[in-house]
Amino acid sequence: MASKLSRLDQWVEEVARHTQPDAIHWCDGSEAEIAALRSRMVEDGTLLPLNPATHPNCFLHRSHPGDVARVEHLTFVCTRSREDAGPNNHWMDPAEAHARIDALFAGCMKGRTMYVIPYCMGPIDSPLARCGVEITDSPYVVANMRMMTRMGAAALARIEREGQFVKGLHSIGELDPERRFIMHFPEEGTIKSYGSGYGGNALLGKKCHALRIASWQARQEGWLAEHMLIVGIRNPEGRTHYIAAAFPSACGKTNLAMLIPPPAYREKGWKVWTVGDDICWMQPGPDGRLWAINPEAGFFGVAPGTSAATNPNALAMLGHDAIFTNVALTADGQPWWEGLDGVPAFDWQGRPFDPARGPAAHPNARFTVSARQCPSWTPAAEDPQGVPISAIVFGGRRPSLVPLVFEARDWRHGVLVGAAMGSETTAAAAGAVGVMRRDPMAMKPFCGYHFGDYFAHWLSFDRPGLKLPRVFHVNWFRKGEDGRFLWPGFGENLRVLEWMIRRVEGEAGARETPIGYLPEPSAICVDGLDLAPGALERLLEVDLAGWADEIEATGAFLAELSPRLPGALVEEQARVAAAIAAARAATAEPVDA
Ligand code: SAT
Ligand code: MN
Repeated sequence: MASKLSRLDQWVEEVARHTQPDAIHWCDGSEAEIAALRSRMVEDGTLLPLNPATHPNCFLHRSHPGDVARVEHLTFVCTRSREDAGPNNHWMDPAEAHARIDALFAGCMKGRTMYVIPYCMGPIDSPLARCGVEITDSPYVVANMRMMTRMGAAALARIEREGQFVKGLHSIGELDPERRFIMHFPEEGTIKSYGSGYGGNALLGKKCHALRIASWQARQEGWLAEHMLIVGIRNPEGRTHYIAAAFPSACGKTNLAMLIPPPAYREKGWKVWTVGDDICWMQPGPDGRLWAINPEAGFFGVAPGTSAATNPNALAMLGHDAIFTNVALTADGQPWWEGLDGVPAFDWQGRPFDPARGPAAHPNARFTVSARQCPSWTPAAEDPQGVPISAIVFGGRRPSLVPLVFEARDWRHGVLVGAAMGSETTAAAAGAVGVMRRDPMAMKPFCGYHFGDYFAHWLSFDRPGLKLPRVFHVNWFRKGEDGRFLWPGFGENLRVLEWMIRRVEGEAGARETPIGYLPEPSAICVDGLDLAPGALERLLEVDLAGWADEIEATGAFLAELSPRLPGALVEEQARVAAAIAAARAATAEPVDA
C-alpha cells in the first residue's frame, strides 16, 4: 500500500512536471534555510535590508505597483453546484476553473525554484489545528509563510502522521492583472492562485485556507472558521475573559487585539493579552463553551496609522525581524508610513517622495512579523485546547446610526446582528474606498460557501448543552456633524469592553431597546476622557426612524439569500422590525390631540 506521504510526493511531482521549475526545495523552516533565502532575495532586489542599527533583520519588499491588495473580482469559489458557492462568491465550474488556471501554470516556473512549504494552521499539537502544503515559486511567500504559520519539519511530520492536508498551488506568474486568478475548490480541499504575490492572494494559509476552505470544512465538521481577532482581558479581580471580534479588513482588529489599557485602568490592574489579530477557529469543548485557537503564528498588519499613539505594542514588535511591504523609507533607511514621526525620503515605489503623488506609504502597506514578538503576546496562544470565548463582538465602520455598543438579546438575535453587519470599504481590497457595503460577520470576501447556509450553520450552535458566548456589536467609527469621530477609540475601547465583561459576569445592567441591550451612559466609565459634551449620550442613543430603515434594508439584503436563508433568521428580522415599529408608535406624537 502506498505510504500516506506519497500522496504529497505524487502531487509535488505532478506540479513540477506541469510548471517545470529548475529546482525543487522542500522547506524545513530552519534558520539556515531562511538565512540563505534572505541573502538570495537581497541579491536580486526582492528584499531591501533596512537600517541594521535601528531595525536589525528587517527588510522592505516593494511589490509590483499593480499588485497591492486582494482582488475580490478575480477570487472564485469553485463548487460543483453554483448554489453552494452562493451569491456572496464569484463562482466558476471546477472543471473550467482547473482548465483555465492550469493553462496559466503550464511551464510558469521555468528558470525558477519551486518551494514546497508544509505548514500547520494552529498550535502544532492542537486537535483544532489543520495542515496544508503550499507550493510556490516566490521566496517572498516562503519568508512570509515562515512567520505567519508553523512551517517546516514539524508540520510535515504531522501531515505524514495524518495523511491530510490542504493543497495550495501558487505562482506569481507574470504579475499581470490580466493573468491572475485566486481559485478555491472546497470539495477537493484545493487552492490555486496565479499572478499575484500580495498577502491575501499569495500566502495561501491565510484567507484562502484558514477562512475560505476552513469555513467549508468547519460547516461539515461542526466548528467555526471566522475573520476574528482573539483578545484576552484580565480584570482587576484577576479573571481573564477571551473575546473574539469580527471587523472587516483594515478596521482596527490588530489595534484592538493589542490594546494597551488607559493609565487609570492599568493602575487598577487591567491587562490585555493578544492571542490573534485576524482569524479565529472555534469549536464547542467538553464543557459546552466555545474554545478558540488563532490558526496563524504571525501578524500581517496594516502599517499606515500604526503609531505610538494608536498601537504601541505593534510598534514595539516591529523593531527587529520583520518584513515590510510597500512602506516608505527615510533617508537613513528606516521604514516609514503615515502616522509616524519623521519624514520619508522615498515613497513605496522607491521614488523620491513627492506629496503631490499621494501618501508616501501605500494605504495597504503591510508588516509581517512573528506573533511572539508582540509584547502583549500570551502563551495561551500556543495552548492546544485553545481559549474559552466569553463574548463575540461584531463591528464595522459606520459613520452614522449605529451606537457605540449594544448587546444582542440572545444567540439568534446575535446571528442577525452579525448577518446585518455593514462597513465602509477600505484599501485592503482593490476598488473604491469608503463605500458602505454589507459584510456579514466580516466574512463577505472570505466565506467559502453560501451565506444562507453559513447563517444556518451559526444558528445550529443554539442547542442544549452549549454555553454560548454573549454577542455584542460595536462601532468605534461614529462621526458627529463636524465629520469628526465621536469616540476616541484605540486604548479607550477598553471602557466599552469593560461593560461587556461586566455583562458577562452578570454585574452590569442594561437598557432594553428594540435593537438590543444598551448601557446607560453612566455605565461606561469616562474618567480621564475628554469627550465632547453630550457625545456619550449621542453614541448610545437609538434613532428609531433610522433603525426602521436599517432593519428594512437588512431584510432586503437577507432576502437575496432565499431560498437558502434560514426561516429562523427571517423570523428574527421580523421580530426586530416589529419591536422598532411598536416603539416608534409608542413614542410618536399623537396625530390629533
Ligand atoms: O491581504 S489579507 O487578506 O491577508 C489582509 C486582509 O485584507 O485582511
Ligand atoms: Mn483580515
